[in-house]
Amino acid sequence: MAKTIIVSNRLPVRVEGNAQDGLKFVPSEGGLATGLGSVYQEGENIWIGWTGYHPKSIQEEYEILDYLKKENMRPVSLTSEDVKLYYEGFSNTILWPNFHYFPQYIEYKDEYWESYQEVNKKFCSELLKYISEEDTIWVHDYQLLLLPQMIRDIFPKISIGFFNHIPFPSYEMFRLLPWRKQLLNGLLGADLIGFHTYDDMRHFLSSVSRLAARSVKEQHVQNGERIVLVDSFPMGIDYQKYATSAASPDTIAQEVLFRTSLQGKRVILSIDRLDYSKGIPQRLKAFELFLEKYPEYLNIISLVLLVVPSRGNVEKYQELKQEIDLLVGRINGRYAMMDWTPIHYFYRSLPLTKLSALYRIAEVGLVTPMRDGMNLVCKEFIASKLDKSGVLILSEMAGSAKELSDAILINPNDVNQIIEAIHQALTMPREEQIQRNEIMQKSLQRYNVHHWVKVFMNNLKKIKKEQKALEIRQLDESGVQLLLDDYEASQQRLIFLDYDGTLKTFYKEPNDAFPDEELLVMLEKLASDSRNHVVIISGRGRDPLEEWLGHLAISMICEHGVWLRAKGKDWKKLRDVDDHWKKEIYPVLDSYVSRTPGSFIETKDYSLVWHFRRVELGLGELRSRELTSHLKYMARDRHLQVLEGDMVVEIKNFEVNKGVAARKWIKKYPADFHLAIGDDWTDEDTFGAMPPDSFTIKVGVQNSRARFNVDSVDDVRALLEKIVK
Ligand code: GDG
Repeated sequence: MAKTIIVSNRLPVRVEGNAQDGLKFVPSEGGLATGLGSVYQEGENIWIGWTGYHPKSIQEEYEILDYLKKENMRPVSLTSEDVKLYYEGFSNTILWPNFHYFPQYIEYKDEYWESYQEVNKKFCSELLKYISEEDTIWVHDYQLLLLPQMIRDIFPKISIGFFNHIPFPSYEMFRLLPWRKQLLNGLLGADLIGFHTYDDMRHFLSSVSRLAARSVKEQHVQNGERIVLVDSFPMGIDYQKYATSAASPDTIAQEVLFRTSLQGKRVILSIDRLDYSKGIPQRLKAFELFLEKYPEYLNIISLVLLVVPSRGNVEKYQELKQEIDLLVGRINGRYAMMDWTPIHYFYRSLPLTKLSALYRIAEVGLVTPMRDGMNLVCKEFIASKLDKSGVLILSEMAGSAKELSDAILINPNDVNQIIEAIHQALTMPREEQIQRNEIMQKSLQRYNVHHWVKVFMNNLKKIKKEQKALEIRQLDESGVQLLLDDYEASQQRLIFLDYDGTLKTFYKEPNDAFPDEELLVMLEKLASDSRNHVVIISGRGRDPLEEWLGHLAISMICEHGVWLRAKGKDWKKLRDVDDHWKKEIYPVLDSYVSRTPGSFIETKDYSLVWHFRRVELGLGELRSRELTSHLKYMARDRHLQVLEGDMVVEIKNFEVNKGVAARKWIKKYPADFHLAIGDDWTDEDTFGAMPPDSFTIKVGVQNSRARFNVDSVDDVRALLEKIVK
């Protein structure tokens, strides 16, 4: 039976052990574990990952395995060396700082990279013990970026989803990594790649198109025969869990204890894992300056600072811990009174009851990361506010700021803004607090972690369906055989071939478009069969095609059908076409050339083309969108059509198109076999003009009117080779 396998660096359980008490299994309370509980605890489904513990004996190993089996989990065993190089090294000293925009903290080391590859392979080998082609695999986070392609190499058709829990940096940051291409290629093994925010997704797509040489259309990446969907799925929390915990008698009893100790002081709450991305020192400095600027809050307000130990073996984290210790000491030393501690500092993890009690007590949640993929603490704070009071101050740099726009949003680098935000929060009227929190609670209730899992899984199913639909149309061996049989059995054949992108690959320099020897020989062979009538049907102007192919016994249709040349005859115009508009449109295109270095205008007899294939990536696309909307407006009352092609914008008379020309040809030259091959959307008109039962083939894995799809020019050439044999 098909099953779902979750894979992440850590399992949702922590194993602890000491000689006296033996092993202890501590289930994770994290949002991911809860959200995915409904997945991995079902039937045959499993979760694969590391336990965080190195077993000391075979007995321990068995004990762990036994426990995990009962919980639908399977361990990946990592050595201390793996943890040092793959986890603390590559994951947390290279990827983490890069993805969080701290390039100065990166230590580029080849041994880290070596280990990262090895450990990703280890995860893959562990998976292979359980996996089959009909399963669904959901890989989590930046420690396993190479895993999707490793699985794909063995199971080409399997469903693979990937979710990145941390930000994806802009191309400018990502490209610093020496292994950037391998990382992207690894990820593109997935069918669905998810991020928390639209910006992360946009950054990823920009890196893919610039660094991985894949074509990107909106949210789809063309990866060989497979399309990969990229989307944003902002992760939610288990809302009910936090709301219920906040209402529980244990939590309320704990709250009473805390309040007694605090002696009526008001509370600002700060909770994070120890991490430089969370902006803890900056927050402490802002709190100190707040007390300096608003001394009326001395002896009134306390900051409860909960820092959960994390990555203690990484140097930067040890330095950060020292910095926080010093800052807390300094501020408390400066301001503390016998009956007031400005900062209550806890460097440990607290049980959920205490956490919920803190969420309840706090009037202000101060969440000011320098960068955060999402940040769940701020969502939990809001969910725990059963009476809807309390104010959230939230950094714009957290993914959650996109959803929680009713919080007081701040830039964590602007210390004055944080100071004023604290003041605003402490003086905010209760009605306003309720109004803001009500909106946020509604949204968090709806977009909870279960919703997140459901939407991600549905999208994975959707993209697999789309892939299947395209696969069915893929010209496979039986399709080729059908074509060859019909070809053999026919007496008169009409063969329409587009040129650029169909017979010749996309080119950067104009000279690259010349037909190569192999192509010329093939066209010659094709044309030499007296039953074949070969027609090159192209958007190009007459001159280049005449020069390159004029010596062959073929027909040509140029400029999308303005000019026709039946084999052995002279060029003819399809009809008289007006070209006065060119004088008006040319200056418009020229103004875009002036603003866009690398672009140029091609003048054909009855159309104008603005080329941007040599323009800086991104700028060309931006200008082409601008130009297209500019031209569409002008085209309306001039009966012109604006075509967006591959790195070109073309403007031509509306009544001229490949379909009209193809229809004329079909009528004039009756045949019992029709073949049309093309790659862009101007070829859709040709496909539409073909009689039923024709063989129409679209180059590229996209939807089309054509009956079949092939991937590339190489496939077209291979097909034509078979035909002429
Ligand atoms: C990564 C991304 C993204 C904290 N202290 C205690 C405790 N916690 C729990 C919180 C919260 C979780 O830890 C922290 O989650 P965050 O989302 O805030 O941050 P990261 O750990 O950095 O998580 C982040 C997340 O992945 C999910 O995709 O949002 O951006 O960096 O749930 O409640 N829990 C308990 N005691 C504590 O003392 N029980």
